[in-house]
Amino acid sequence: MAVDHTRFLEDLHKLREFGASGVGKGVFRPAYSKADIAARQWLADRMADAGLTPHFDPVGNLFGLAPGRSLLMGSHSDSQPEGGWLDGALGVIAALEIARSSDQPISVVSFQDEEGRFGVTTGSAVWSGGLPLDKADVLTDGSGVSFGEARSSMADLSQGFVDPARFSGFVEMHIEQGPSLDAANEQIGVVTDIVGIRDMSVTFEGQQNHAGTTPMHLRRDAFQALSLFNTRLNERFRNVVTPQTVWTIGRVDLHPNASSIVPGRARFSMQWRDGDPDRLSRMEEIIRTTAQEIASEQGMVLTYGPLLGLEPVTMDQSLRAALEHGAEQVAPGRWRRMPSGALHDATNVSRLMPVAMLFVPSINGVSHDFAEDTTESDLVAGLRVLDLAVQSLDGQAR
Ligand code: HGY
Ligand code: MN
Ligand code: MN
Repeated sequence: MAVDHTRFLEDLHKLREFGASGVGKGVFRPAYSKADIAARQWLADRMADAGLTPHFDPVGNLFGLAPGRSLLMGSHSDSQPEGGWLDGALGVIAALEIARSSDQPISVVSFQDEEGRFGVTTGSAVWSGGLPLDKADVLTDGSGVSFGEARSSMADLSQGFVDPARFSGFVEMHIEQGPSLDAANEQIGVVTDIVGIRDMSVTFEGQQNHAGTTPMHLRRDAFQALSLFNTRLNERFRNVVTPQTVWTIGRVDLHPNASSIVPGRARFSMQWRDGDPDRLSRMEEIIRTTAQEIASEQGMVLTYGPLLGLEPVTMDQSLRAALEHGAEQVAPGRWRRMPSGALHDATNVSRLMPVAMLFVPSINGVSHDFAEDTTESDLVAGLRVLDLAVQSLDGQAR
């Protein structure tokens, strides 16, 4: 049976209704939210309609299992707090359409908490053995809810972990989430490598006090400490980073966050990414040394949360060749090989089996924002590449 582009686009839009933000096509569907769980239950029904056996595991990863040995395809259906409609959802719905139409046995997965409400790609990290469940359970989100508490909301659905030995490989389609393909008017990216990441929270604890009466020289202001830390860190990174290296302080909790109070505590996320694990380690050293210096100079107590991370990984040659073959047929002269600067579940799954990834363009390179979008013709081109790749694997999928 041929892939059905209309059915694929309709399902993609249907999934968008779960947690629709009302701003553009954006979604608010963080891991374990009501919208996320409802979306997973809808997906489970769609998987059953496709002849797959829906299976929730203990952390809320949803599989649609084909009988016997199969190729696994999919991504995630949770979103960032201000998320786009395609990040993760595209890979899941594309996989569903391939499973419905292919002669090959295809299983589908939607991993849980890829977007890191609790950790970094938490659901696939646990399934792949990269993150022990007891360590995952004590991770907390920004409001102090633990992963263990959150996943208990799906406990009645749990059927145990799926044996990875039933899958021959994993293929994940995703939006690029960066500017390269769109800027070059290209349609397909075949991923070569995925960068590595480190992520931890840092806390400066000073002295909360009155903003009118506390002289500047007596203050132990946690925001000032954070501000100095950021400036000094940027200067020091200059000698170590490449143009591809990135680092982000994306979340800051300032306590008590009031205009007439000298802030007593600044807790913030520190995340850095690069394709070279040695560089990631050197950056960690600089972060810790700089934070310690600032803490001493500014009279802060310095503490760190757990250091989370994923190593850079390379895609499997033979699955990648199948995607390149598809790309050449669908978009001759309009595809490229490229590394991924975003993290993906494929990184974790590569511990278990061969993996490969395919990108379609993001309009203006925008993602992790309600405005994220991709043209329909590019979405369909990606689906066709997946279809041709799976056809060319013929038999190897088992
Ligand atoms: O942050 C990432 O790269 C992924 O989208 N979670
Ligand atoms: Mn994603
Ligand atoms: Mn994302």
